[in-house]
Amino acid sequence: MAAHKHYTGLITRYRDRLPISDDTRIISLNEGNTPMIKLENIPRLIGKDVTIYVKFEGLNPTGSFKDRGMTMAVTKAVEDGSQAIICASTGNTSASAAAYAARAGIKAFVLIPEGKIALGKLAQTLMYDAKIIQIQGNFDQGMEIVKQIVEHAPVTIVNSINPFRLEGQKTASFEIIDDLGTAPDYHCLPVGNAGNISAYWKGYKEYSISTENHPAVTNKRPVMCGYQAAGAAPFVAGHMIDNPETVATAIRIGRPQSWDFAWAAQKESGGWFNKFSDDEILAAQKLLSQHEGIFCEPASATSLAGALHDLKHGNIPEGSTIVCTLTGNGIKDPDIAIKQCADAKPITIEASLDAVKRAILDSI
Ligand code: AN7
Repeated sequence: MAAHKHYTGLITRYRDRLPISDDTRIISLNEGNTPMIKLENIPRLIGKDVTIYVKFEGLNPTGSFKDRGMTMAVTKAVEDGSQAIICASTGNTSASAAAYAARAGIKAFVLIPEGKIALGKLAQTLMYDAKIIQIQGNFDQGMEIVKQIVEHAPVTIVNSINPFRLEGQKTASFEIIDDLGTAPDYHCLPVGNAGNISAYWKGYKEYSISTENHPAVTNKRPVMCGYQAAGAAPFVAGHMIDNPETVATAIRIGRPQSWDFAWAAQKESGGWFNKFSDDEILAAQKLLSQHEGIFCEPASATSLAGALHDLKHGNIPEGSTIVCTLTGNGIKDPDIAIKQCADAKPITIEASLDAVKRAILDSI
């Protein structure tokens, strides 16, 4: 019988481009290998001749792109003998850290801003059995504490200042090039702590270099477009900010840790940063759900909001191929989704054929 081959995660797939040795125990949940979905209706609706793919990272094991970095960070922490990991988080990092710690059989501590993380992320993190520490402050304050705590407690930081996080996350660029056969013209991303845009740029650069087992496919690199929420846009301001605010709680960050890396990505790629209001972000989230059947969380929709804006204003020309990363799954934030659809409330009727028939005929 032929050997049954199944996908076992991004470390196995891209081992020759990651700092992993043959006897490393790999902590994986089969993350990565996420779909590139070509938008079929939105380009027509906006009247533009353009090819837009979304890379749906919400289909990772814990529902966000964080799993790419976490498989690497936790694998290396365990290799190093660590018994506990810690992160500050706006929600997705905490869910991912908690899951990979459970998988590895070690402890996870997560610092989250009280009352400011989406319900699904809280539920996941509880189920994966992390020790949740809510702070009366925001992500940036939590991050400062986490950076200091490692001097005082035997814990490994798994925020994206841990270089193995970016190593794992860079594989998303590898997958895109493997799928398209080349890099896109433009790559659009939401930017919070700026780890992801830095990792993608690293991946695009590295994939244009051959390894022993893996010849370079292309030399092409995309223009990197980093989009922020208007109330949390330090890259647009040009300086760190205090008291960031946005409905997209995942990117409610004022003091990005990968500040220099992200500026390098922008400059080297000839890209730019821009910011969008909460209303524009939510409109993009709704548009994508309504017209493509793809449900991402609010922060993720910032990438599409930006791409549509830059197409409209001619910053991205027609004829381009664009990839928008959808960083997280819409199911993570049910409160915002239900609020957005307040005028499309379910109707309640009696349980009879006649009543259901009337309800259908009334709305056709
Ligand atoms: C859905 O979980 O920072 O620019 O602590 O969850 O790499 O920070 C989340 C970030 C975009 C921004 N989209 O990515 C955390 C956290 C979603 C996110 C970002 C986040 P970075």
